[in-house]
Amino acid sequence: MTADLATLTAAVEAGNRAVAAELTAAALEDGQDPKAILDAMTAAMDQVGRRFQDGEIFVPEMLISARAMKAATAILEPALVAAGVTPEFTAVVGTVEGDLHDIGKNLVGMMWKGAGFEVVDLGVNVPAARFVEAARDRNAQIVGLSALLTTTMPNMRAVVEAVRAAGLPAKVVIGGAPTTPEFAAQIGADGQAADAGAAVDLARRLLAG
Ligand code: B12
Repeated sequence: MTADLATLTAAVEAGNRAVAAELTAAALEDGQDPKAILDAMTAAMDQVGRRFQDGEIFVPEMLISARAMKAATAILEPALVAAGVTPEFTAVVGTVEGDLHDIGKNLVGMMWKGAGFEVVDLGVNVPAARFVEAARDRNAQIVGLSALLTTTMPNMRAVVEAVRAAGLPAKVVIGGAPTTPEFAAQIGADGQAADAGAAVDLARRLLAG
């Protein structure tokens, strides 16, 4: 199979899991840049979001595309995660309470692993207390919160407050399509990143200083 990235975008958008996975494997075999492969998939999800917003497709279609993206990112993960790096920092990552979106959060986790962090992934719908418990137990230097819904963004504030109230030294960073650096500042978070690549830069910057 030819590893054409435009075809990969189309396969993810159409929710064609098998083709998306095959094309990802083929693109890796061809020696294509894992970041470019990831960008092709993200472009598909952007398009899916637009079509959902415009009422052209509904939740089931969105879910089918998400599954295709998950299958493809599972194949991409080993390439994104650089081999043989000893974890220097520990990061806790999760999607906040009430929110079930996890593709972006998973990508951030993968990229942080790739940057050499040990990553503790708490999954989705994570209450504030659970973030605090994990950050404390694992001596995390960084806590990453994801939210994709405007209705669950306020739950990020609860986590920031709980982490601070527990006296933990961890930096708290946020992300997810509706978040902004201004919102991060408002809720007392240490930063916000717009994509998984920027999440690596942000974490490195905060942990260096
Ligand atoms: C796939 C999807 C779903 C899937 C999720 C499957 C899954 N396992 O994740 C399903 C079908 C389950 C779903 C459900 C719903 N969804 Co939805 N969904 C999407 C969609 C199309 C794509 C999201 C995605 O995966 N994007 C791709 C990833 C790679 O991007 P990302 O998540 O933004 O992550 C990147 C950055 O934001 C950042 N980032 C993310 N997290 C973090 C964390 C940290 C720490 C950092 C630093 C960075 C960071 O880095 C990531 C990688 O680059 C979006 C539209 C969109 N374009 O965002 C709608 C969207 C988010 N959904 C929406 C809605 C309304 C819903 C539902 C309420 C629909 C319904 N009526 O039931 C439910 C809510 C369920 C719930 N309680 O969470 C709306 C939200 C509107 C709003 N303003 O609140 C959107 C925007 C669609 C739209 N345009 O209307 N959804």
